[in-house]
Amino acid sequence: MSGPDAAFSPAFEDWAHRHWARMEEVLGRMLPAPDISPMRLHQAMRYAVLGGGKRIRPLLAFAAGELADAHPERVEVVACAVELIHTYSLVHDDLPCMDDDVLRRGKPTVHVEFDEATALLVGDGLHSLAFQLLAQYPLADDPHRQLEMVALLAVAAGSRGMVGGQAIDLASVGRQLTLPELESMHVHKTGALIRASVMLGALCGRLAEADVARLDHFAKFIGLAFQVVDDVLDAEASTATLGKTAGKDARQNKPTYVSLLGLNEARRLAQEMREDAIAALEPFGDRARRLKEIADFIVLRRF
Ligand code: GRG
Repeated sequence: MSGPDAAFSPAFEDWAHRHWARMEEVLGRMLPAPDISPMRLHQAMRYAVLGGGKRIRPLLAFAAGELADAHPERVEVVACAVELIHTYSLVHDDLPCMDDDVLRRGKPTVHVEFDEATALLVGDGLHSLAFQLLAQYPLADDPHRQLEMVALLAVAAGSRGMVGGQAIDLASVGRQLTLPELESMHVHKTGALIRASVMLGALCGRLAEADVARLDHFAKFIGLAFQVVDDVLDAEASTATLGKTAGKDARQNKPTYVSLLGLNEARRLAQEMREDAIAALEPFGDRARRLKEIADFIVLRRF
């Protein structure tokens, strides 16, 4: 897995590497073993999840959890759950009936490596496993809080969150969207799960309501910045660097921040969103340093 650019502090690099390694170990343990029946399905689930991806959502959950003094073992569970939901969305998004892509995280997509039916089931299996983990492990002292966390992820992943955003996306191909329409699509499609990652990490610990609202504000803006940068990278980075097919948005005539604003203005917008996100963390001082560093990672990344 690639590390952050040299521009990041050694302390952040070290933190990120420790958490990437930890995620790989925990995900490997939480996923069904490859020799458990049905073996081909479990092998495909492990193929989809392990050994790739930037793990931005888990990093956000860990950073928010640290801010809220949460038990790391609890945050670990929500970090896995959001990564499993995210990976399921990638596997389904790559299917021929959706984005029809052959490369993901630097390797053949699940339906190419296995087959379409298996890829569909991989997504279904990962989705169920995410909720199984949230129900199975203790996440909060108050059981009502735990139920609230399960519902939070369900809403973020569902038709009023990520899946709804995907529906809007599919309906908008070839159409000219306004900036507010594009923003609304991404608030749902990618923003909802990014927000859930921050919220779930924080809810594993203790924070005043006003502080939770501050984190939510941070998460909303960093989710949007993530998408603007994703659009910029799709336009200017190579397939080899991204580990997924570059330049697809323009070829598919998809509305993006770059198609609407141009590259320079899109880059400027990502910076502005990063600043809005970081401003929301001001009252936390140094306790929010990891979240700030992840905000920089999201905006400055090259992959
Ligand atoms: C439910 C089918 C379905 C889709 C939901 C999130 C989503 C909608 C589809 C994913 C497709 C996609 C390319 C979205 C654009 C932004 C995005 C989520 C990019 C991939 O996320 P990264 O960069 O990926 O965090 P890694 O591989 O690093 O985890």
